[in-house]
Amino acid sequence: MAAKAAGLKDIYDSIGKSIDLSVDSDGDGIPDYYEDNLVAFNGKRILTDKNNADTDGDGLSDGEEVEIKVKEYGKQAVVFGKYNSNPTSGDSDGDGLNDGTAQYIGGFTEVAPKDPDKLHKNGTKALWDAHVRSQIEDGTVSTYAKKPSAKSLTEEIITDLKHKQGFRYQVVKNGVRINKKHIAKILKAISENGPVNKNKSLAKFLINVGVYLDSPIKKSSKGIKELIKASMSVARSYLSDNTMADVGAYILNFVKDTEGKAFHSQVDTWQKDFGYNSMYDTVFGAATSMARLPILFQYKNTDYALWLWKGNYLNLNSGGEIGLYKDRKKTGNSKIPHYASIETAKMSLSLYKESGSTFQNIYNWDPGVQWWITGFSGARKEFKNPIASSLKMIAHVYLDDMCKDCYKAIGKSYKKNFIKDGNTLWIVW
Ligand SMILES: [Ca+2]
Ligand SMILES: [Ca+2]
Ligand SMILES: [Ca+2]
Ligand SMILES: [Ca+2]
Repeated sequence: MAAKAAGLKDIYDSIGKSIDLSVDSDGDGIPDYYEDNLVAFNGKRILTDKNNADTDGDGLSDGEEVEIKVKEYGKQAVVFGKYNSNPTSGDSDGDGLNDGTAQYIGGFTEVAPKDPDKLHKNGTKALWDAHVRSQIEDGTVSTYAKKPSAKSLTEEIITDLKHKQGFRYQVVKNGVRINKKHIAKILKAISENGPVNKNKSLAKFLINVGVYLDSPIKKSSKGIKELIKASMSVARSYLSDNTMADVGAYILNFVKDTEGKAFHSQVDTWQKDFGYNSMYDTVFGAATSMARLPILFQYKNTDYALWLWKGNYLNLNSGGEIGLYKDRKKTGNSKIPHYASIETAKMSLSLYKESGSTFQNIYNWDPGVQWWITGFSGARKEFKNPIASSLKMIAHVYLDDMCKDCYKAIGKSYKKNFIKDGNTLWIVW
């Protein structure tokens, strides 16, 4: 035993002599010796280039990716290594987000942040790759098209009705008055769903879609949810998918983007009076495939909420929404807390349809400041009747000072869906 121990001492002495930890040719903080002899805990060798401070060229030096610390205790030295990211790969966890740099299109529009969590996936590579590619190839849309006039929408409705056998209607100024028999049927459907008597004029507006198209929807209109729901469901039986999407969007004050890819809410719209869009949930939520993800947080003693929705919006089909609200209050007998809509924040939203391992872009919407950002595919055939889980959104919301508090409030199981990038929150969900 003694002989062996003495032998070991000789080996240690000889290693001590042959390892020179003071030479760091490329000055990246890792001595040359370790660049040639780095072994991870799993036994895998990490081969960095001792003459290149950034082996994988991702903007992070080898020494930032693997921190080496040598502590000397007399004649002995202990080497500590901390593996922050893979120095031989620009995307250590393979999720499509780069370790060292954000991804941009056109030189300055950031479309994918730097990976904050380099060893755990934030989304999938196929999704982020599709996101970057679709923005390079198709671009991002940032402007609204002109809202159609009541007259042009009426013409669209008339074209549909001409193809309906036996459907009687009368063309009036800016609209179509539907045959009495049909109105009776529709009113019946509405009365089964809501308080029709108090809302005769509103009901007529919704039934004779074109006639009263320019009537403003007021905050005080009771039963509006039921009216919209019932009249839309009846209208579905006599209008084409395309017209239904146009009419639904018109009522909800959604406008197409200039590329015609999707319908979007506007910054200044009547929904703002409703705050938390429970009304919208009622119109679309009941029987469709919807996913919701609320983040409730406090900032400076005020309640805030960031709500995400995605799913099947009936005649508007594949859609996604993000809303930012504050001042949580219980109102009246309502079980749903009311949130006033917040001042605007810069937001973008892209939506994808997942099929197999590929992601098809539905829209890239980057309109600037919003309090509620949305996008709906409308009648585009390939995006009809989606299942919520097959829709993926990539979005960003600039939250300024409150970003930290919002991020902190995200539940553990959803942390991977959010990326804090300074005061911007990125969402991959
Ligand atoms: Ca080095
Ligand atoms: Ca590197
Ligand atoms: Ca990554
Ligand atoms: Ca990651």
